[in-house]
Amino acid sequence: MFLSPEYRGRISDSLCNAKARHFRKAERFNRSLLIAATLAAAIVLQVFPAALAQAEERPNIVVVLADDLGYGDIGCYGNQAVKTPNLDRFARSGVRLTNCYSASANCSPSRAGLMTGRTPVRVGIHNWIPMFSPMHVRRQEVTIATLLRNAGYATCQVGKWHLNGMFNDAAQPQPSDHGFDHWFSTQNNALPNHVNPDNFVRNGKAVGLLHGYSAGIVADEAIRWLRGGRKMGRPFFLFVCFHEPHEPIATAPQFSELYDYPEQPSRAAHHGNISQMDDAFGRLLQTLDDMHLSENTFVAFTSDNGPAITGRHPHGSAGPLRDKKGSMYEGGIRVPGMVRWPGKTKAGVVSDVPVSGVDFLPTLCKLAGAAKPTDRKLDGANFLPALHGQPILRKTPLYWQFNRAHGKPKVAMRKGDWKILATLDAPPLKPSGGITEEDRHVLKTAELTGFELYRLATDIAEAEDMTRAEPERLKQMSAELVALYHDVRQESPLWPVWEWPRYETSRIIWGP
Ligand SMILES: [Ca+2]
Repeated sequence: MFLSPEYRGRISDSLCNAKARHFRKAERFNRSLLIAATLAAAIVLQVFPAALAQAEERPNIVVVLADDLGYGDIGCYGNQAVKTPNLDRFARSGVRLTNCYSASANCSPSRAGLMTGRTPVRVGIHNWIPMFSPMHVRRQEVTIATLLRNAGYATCQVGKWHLNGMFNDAAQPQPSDHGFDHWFSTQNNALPNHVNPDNFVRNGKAVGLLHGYSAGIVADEAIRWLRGGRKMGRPFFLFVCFHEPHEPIATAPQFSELYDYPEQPSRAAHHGNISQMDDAFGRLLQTLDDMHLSENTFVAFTSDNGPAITGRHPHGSAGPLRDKKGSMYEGGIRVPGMVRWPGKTKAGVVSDVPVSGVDFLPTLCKLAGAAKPTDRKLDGANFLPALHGQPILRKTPLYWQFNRAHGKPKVAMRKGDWKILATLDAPPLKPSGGITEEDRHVLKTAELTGFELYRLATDIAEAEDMTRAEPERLKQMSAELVALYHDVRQESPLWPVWEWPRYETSRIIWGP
């Protein structure tokens, strides 16, 4: 495995060196290709100077998404144990958001919110999407990738997709139908785990068994696309969706060995799994530098939900936040969020302005000069002001709904420093990937009850419920939350009843 500079010298692995030699050979070849491509581009641009002007004006865009990476899981967010030198350096070079949220507390809904700028229940993504499920982001939804592709961007998605159940099947839209020129993706997790996965599909063709670890495989594909796979002479949008550190994890020894926990192999595997992703992220950034692309590239890094903290690897951290993945409390939805846009963002800025996954679509449209859809409700807003510490003008408050959230609250809304949560006046749904008649009924009929109110600015841990102390605020915010909930409930499509066959469960191989 070729390593980012931060990890070189820490690892003495002859296999590593052999692979590095192989990579350097490939690198020389790629450089020749790059020179040829640059010459070709120069000829094209002499003929079409307008194309150059347009390509220079608009930034390239790279969005990197981790899977189940919690608010407290990396060095620059206060973790003292997990080694993330590339992410930490990235944070120092740009803006670190301390109030960055995912669009949901769970994988598929969160990704649907990010891709469409709409709160996931509006889009009909009510749960994580198992293989073969009828649930999917429908064709009539408009994604960031479609908008950017239509605006002249070259587009690529690598890694976890998780926006349909019938993956690589014409029955449902695939990444290409949602705007990606090039895709190299898995339906959900890398299977049987992160090492030697066999479930990647490239542009509709199953790739078969791959050797290596998922983060490295995903980064390699992104790098190949950057170097020669994309349509040159256009700005690009690259969406990198790492599988790490979502279960089932597998960690290369060079990363688990960074941790001295001889009695706790699962802790070394978990922390090393995050370093494995950090290394892949570092190689991606290094490629942008090597290709002299960093100056005109907007790079954002975030996570799709809070830490999973599973029985096998209970080592994820939400830092000071309450609860974890799957919860409407902050631990489920507040995540790392960092942005670097040289010349536009200052290095080392920390912004506490709240930003959410649903804000990506309006923000990227702004960057690309693309018009936002006007025929549907968008929940997100352009987050560029937050990068300068300025407030975001929102038509719709930050809103989350996850009917299968663990714990009591299923719905939440944040306005300024205040967050209100509510539960549903319906029996809790049994944990399942399936779709039941009860699900369908609850989604269209349940009302909100059991409100909780927290002042996040002074109570980040959501420890003190202020409903009694703030009756006027509770009245005003609960009315607004109910209205928004009804609006989303009315729009949300339902799916047919479907029994989860647990196919993916049978494919998993568990490691340490
Ligand atoms: Ca996730």
